[in-house]
Amino acid sequence: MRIDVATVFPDYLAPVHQSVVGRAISAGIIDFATHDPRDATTDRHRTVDDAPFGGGPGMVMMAEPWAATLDPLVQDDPLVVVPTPSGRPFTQRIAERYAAESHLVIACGRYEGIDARVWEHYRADGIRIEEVSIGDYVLAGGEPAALVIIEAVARLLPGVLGNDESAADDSFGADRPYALEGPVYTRPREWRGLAVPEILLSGDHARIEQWRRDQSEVRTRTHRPDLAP
Ligand code: JEE
Repeated sequence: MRIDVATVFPDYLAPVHQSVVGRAISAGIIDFATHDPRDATTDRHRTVDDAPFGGGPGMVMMAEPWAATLDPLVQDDPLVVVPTPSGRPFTQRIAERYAAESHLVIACGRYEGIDARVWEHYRADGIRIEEVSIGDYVLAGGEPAALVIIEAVARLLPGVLGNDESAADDSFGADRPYALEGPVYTRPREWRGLAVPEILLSGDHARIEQWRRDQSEVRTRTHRPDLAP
């Protein structure tokens, strides 16, 4: 999969070279590159922003530096993902759909966002554009959202996770997709006077499975009643 990120802060994406995503890039499973709209400017100050039409606070990113950056990236019909606080919620389902694409372009705005005509223009050209939000809080730009989206997608790609960290375990069985997991434990069996739940040491895999299901249900009802059955 090819992943291009357009951003005026390319260094913000440096963490992609760590851990799971970093290994996927090194292994050639992900072909990653950044593109800075400032490099597409022609004025002495490399201007990418201007005041909003209609007034109001802050600045808006100008259409032309974005189009000059994106034009060469959209030649092969990629899916263009635009993180924005007004996007559709980004979910595991959407990550799964993105993982089936061969080319993602992620366009990260700053300031108050990007001139909306950029997306109007590419949609009119038949380019697929999706505006997504990673959660109900306000960031200063799309870059942290791009990191989130890239990691969620990368770990679903064949060959990225080892057997010990398989993504198939993410849901608690096909009947309970996306239920929350209960608590997990490792050695030592006793730590600072606290024991691991006895059932997990019993070797009774049927009862362990049932206990985990119960814990999952409690956790889901408590933390995410919206996901509970
Ligand atoms: C992309 C610029 C900053 C801050 C106006 C008015 C919006 C833009 N879950 C998420 N939160 N934030 C983002 C995100 C933020 C971005 C950009 C993504 C580009 N910014 C920005 C404020 C505003 N506010 C009041 O309602 C909230 C606009 C994001 C994602 N994905």
